[in-house]
Amino acid sequence: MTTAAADTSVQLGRIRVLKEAIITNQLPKPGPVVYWMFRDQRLRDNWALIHAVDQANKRNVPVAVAFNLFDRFLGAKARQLGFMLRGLQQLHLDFQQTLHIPFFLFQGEAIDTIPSFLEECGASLLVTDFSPLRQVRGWKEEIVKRVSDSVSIHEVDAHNVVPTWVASDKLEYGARTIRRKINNWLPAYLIEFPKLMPQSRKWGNPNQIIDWETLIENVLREGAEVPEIEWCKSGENAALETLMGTKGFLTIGLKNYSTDRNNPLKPKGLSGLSPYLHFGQISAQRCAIEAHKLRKVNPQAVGTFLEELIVRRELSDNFCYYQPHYDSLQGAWDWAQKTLMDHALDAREHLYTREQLEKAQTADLLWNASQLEMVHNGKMHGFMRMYWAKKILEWTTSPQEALEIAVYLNDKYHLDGRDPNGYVGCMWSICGIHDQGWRERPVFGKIRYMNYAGCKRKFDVDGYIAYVKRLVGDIKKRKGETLLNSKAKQLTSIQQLPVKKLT
Ligand code: FAD
Ligand code: FO1
Repeated sequence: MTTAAADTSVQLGRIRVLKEAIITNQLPKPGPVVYWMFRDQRLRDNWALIHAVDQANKRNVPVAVAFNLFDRFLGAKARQLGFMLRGLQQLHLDFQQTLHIPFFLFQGEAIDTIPSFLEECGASLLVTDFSPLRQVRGWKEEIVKRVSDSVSIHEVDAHNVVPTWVASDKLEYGARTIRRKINNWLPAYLIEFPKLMPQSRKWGNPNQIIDWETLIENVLREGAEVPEIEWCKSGENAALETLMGTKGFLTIGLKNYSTDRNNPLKPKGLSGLSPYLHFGQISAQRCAIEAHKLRKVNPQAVGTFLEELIVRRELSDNFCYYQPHYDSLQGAWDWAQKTLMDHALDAREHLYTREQLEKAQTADLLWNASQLEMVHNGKMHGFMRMYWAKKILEWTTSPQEALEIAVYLNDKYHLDGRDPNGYVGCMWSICGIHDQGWRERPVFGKIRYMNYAGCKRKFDVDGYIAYVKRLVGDIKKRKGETLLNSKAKQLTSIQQLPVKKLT
């Protein structure tokens, strides 16, 4: 860390200088600070925002937030884009009303829009948040090349409790190897957030007016193939409510988390936080701080929850950050690649195409139910995700095909898809990453196996199938009613049109 980024209430280990401005004597007074927000879409508990405001105050310049809406973001559909934009719409209002920080939205490619905005406002510093995904890293590298010499760029890990590059400097074998490293850093990083400082200078240029309604309407129309879901309200307030509201996870679900989290019949046994964490509408650090406060009352449940929320989640970022092939067979360890290849030609009891799997047309009613839960409800239970992905390995022609199909379906239908956790979940299930070798068997080789009988021993399989059937039935019924209502509204408005007399 160089001195240029100092004078901030953010731990220096959380910040990386991607580019240092070249200071010359001819330069006029410094320009504003721009925070390019992408993964951490929130106002509260946001280290990147805190750093941007600190830096603006240090330079006595204003700060603005910029968001880039990509034309195509890894195949996202109405379900994910609608959720994200509704959250951003509230965020825009909050930025304007409570912090008086302008919020700019650009559409297109970030490698064009962000440098041109920096140029236009004469920025001196760009602050960005962090994602280990290759696309985002590629854009940042390009932006570093494109911006002028007078602009510095700081990257802040606002997503992880322990910044990815601090937790470990290499690809970890599994939870066992990263846990100790993360735990050693927790006293330094699992701390309360400082208060966001008031800005010393306000943005003088005009703010942007954003037509959110039209934007959302267009996005919903274009991505209509995978419609929005109703059960998960978007935004920071809804996220906090899900964590700690009167019916929130810490209030109700936490005490039985250690046992209920493996029962797909109890979706409320999980926190339901993954969509909010994925879009950064809540900080994992806030979730951890609040859960930690309850450790004396529920020590085991809090321990299990923090293991998932911190160790497992941050292990996923470690994998995607240090393994360039995080979503392909090449990213598996040698033993796993070998065993999968040894069994690639084994006879399969069933072979299904991607279309058959997508339509839940298999002979396994349990698998079909989990697929339908994901397609219609946008969130498959965590336990079923493992079974679901492992069965795809069993029923397709090769491990690579299985992985491609699993990632495709996961990202298309899950509200929390396109996340390091998703790539790692699929790689764990199909390629054994972060796992050990097991007794060798057909198709799976030494990759851990799961089957229907095992599920039957763990939970009420028929109950889960019936639960999903009801759930999907209710969703379809409500959709049908909404469609009828909107048609009826259209009819009424047509009937109310003034009738022009024929002359
Ligand atoms: P909770 O049990 O309440 O967990 C709280 C948080 O801890 C989660 O939101 C998540 O951030 C983290 N967490 C929990 N389990 C894991 C795990 N196994 N690995 C890493 N972090 C974890 N998670 C996603 O966020 N997006 C995905 O696209 C995704 N796809 C998956 C695909 C497969 C095949 C598998 C096996 C797992 C996948 N997971 C994914 C991980 C996990 O299943 C979900 O994070 C979890 O079910 C989300 O529900 P929750 O927030 O209610 O979970
Ligand atoms: N982030 C953006 O900055 N712009 C987008 O247009 C955008 C779309 C998007 C769609 C689906 C989705 O799951 C995430 C999306 N994100 C977007 C968020 C973010 O960039 C990602 O969550 C991270 O890259 C994940 O590490």
